[in-house]
Amino acid sequence: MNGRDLVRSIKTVSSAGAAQGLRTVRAAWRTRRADATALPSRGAERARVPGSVQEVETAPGGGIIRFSRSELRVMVAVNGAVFWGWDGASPEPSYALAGRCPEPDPRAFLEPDKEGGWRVVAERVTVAVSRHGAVEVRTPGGVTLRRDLPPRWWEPVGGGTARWMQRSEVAADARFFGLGGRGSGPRLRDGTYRMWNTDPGHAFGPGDDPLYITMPVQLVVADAATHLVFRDTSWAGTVTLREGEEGAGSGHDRAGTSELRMEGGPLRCWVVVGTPARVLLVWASLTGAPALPPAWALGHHHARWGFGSEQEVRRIVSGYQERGLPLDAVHLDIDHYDEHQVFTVDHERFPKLPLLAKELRQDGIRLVSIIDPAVKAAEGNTVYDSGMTEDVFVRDAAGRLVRGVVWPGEAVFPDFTHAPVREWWGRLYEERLAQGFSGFWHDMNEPTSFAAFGESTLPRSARHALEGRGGDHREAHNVYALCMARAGYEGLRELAPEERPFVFSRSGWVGMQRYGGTWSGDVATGWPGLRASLSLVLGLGLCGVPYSGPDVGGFDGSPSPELYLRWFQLGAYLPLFRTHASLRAGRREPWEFGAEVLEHARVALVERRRLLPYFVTLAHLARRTGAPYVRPLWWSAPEDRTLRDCEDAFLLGDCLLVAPVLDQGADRRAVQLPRGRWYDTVTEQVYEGPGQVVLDAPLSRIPVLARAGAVVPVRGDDGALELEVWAPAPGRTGGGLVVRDAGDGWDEPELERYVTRWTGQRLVVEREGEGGTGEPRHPVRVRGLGKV
Ligand code: NBV
Repeated sequence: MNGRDLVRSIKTVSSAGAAQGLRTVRAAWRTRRADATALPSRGAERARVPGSVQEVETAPGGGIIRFSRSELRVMVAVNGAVFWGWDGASPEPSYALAGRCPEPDPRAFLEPDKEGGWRVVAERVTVAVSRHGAVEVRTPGGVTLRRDLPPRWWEPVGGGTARWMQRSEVAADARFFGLGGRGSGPRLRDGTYRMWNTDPGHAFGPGDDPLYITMPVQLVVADAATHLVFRDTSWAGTVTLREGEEGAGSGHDRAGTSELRMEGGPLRCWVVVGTPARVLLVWASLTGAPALPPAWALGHHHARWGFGSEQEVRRIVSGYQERGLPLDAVHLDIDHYDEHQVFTVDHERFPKLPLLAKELRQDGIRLVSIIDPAVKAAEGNTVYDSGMTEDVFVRDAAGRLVRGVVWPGEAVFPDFTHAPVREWWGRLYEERLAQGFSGFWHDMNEPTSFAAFGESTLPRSARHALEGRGGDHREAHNVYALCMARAGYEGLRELAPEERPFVFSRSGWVGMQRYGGTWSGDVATGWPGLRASLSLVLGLGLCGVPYSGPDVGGFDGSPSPELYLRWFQLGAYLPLFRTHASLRAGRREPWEFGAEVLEHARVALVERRRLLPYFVTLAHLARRTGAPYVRPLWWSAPEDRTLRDCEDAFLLGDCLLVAPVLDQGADRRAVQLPRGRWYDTVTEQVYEGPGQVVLDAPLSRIPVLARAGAVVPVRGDDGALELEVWAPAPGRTGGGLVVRDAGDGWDEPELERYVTRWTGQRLVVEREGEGGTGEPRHPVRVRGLGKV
């Protein structure tokens, strides 16, 4: 046990009571024993490399290149994505892919390359394979974007799972992003990042790694092009990144490197090359379009662990209403359960939940329920009883139930990697719908099981169905939450087919966007936690998960009024805008921090509501194009190196640039502007990019700039949609997209395209349609004219 484990175990023991503490000791021993018996200890291993090319065989989209000790399949798909797999690995089965693997590109062909190598040439990429098995991805112009050196496997002499390692090189100027939700990004600095979804067990800051969502997905941004690389294996492993260095014209550049070490699983990879927008588009076509949240989920949510009773919920809601503060959802945490048991209600403290839900809904406020995967292992618990009948819980190698410890005490865990189990679980949401809940907040699904020592999760030897293939927790762990999200999402589609499910999940893996979003988890209250909040949202967006947001104010402790306000102001521009805190933390209601904070928080809330049509548009665009709502400043200019290194501001869609205050005491801040003209949305002051400007950031607001020419759909004073048009620079044009939505349901709304241009002194705003241009569908309000 290391020092941190000890501290964690002591904390667990003292906070959860002696009985629970004892359970965590027993559970830890059980895990240790189970793994010792069922998992092979690492004995003698044999190392292997591919060897040299022997022969090749063409195949659709590329071919198979046979080496003396392995073979490599290369396939370029119609969408331009490159797949390669060693040792016969093919794209399927995969938890990441949405549906079937894309068709091979019929025009891609395999031909000999220099020095005995081979290459697959396609329209957008060339994939060159050297005689010894190094794989290079090149632009059509011949620039090498990455070189994956020949892999190395270590195979247990007596048979069993091989671990493997592969080192890759990228351009000296490249920057790394992604790897799931990382608190220290979004630009991933030199270091080793672990691939193992982890509940850190305490409120985390930027230094805590890994966190709840890890993904072997990197977005690599370099002068030559942007590319995404995904190693499709759910096994544990590490990625060690080292940025390159340029030799200042000396010709002695040092390449950036990334070294992957995996404990098992297939050695296979997808690479997508292009602009960031194209890369994310192809990525969404591979791994699935992001689920569209209902419009209410794009409003303001208030949560807390420990509301404790219906009266308290009503008190909070009245607090918002009496002060005229917009509120769209209230979340109930595990304290509304009966003794922490999932799919139950404590009827003493929440005697009339359906009525409460109904009344809130009449006021436009939805109820969201936490859902924990662990089921109390006790006869009489109906979920346990029905799960036992259907044999849904994870078992060990000897066929015994795996028991862990979570909030309700001794608990068992559904095996979500099995379709019938997902269906069984999905049906359980009927009880939640009957209680009046509209949304679902999946927690503790790394999965977490408290342990006095060792890892706080299931034993690695625990068995899982893995869709009938069979395997153990080493392979299933990272996809456990993904499969739980699928179960919830698909269950809700059956139970409430007219509604768009709202599911967000603490843990997950590649493809989780198909079922919903996520949130920061227990981000530590403090200025570093505020910074980590933005890092997580940006990084996840680049991995294809566009909907997320932090616990505004931080999960633990009590933020200073200033910190709370700055968090609130940031949160108002993130997809999930939710105040939340722990049982023992201080208050998080906007009125608890004094009159000044309340007034400024009100401005942020009102602005969020005004921007709701823009958020709805961004949600639709995310679904149609994979583009995240929240984008790094380099999104449209990845070649701009200054922007590439800028981590403290972001683009919200195409129209807005948001520069949150992340430092204590700051009332001004430097903002790096991308090319073009920008307006301060409050003062309408004009700034010209590219370049750095210093902007006022008084406590009352964070700087938000609008791109000249932008068309932003907003909610007018009468509640109807209005187009806020920011005057293009003289002689320039602009435009924007609008998707108007019924708020819920599955109708496919039309994408309205607007263009803005000057004719002489007159600014013209037109809608572009199939038959030419026409009048805008909504009233137009032009801004920034005084400054042109
Ligand atoms: O259910 C209680 C909390 C929840 O409030 C939080 O948002 C989750 O991230 N949950 C973790 C379990 C307890 C953490 C100490």
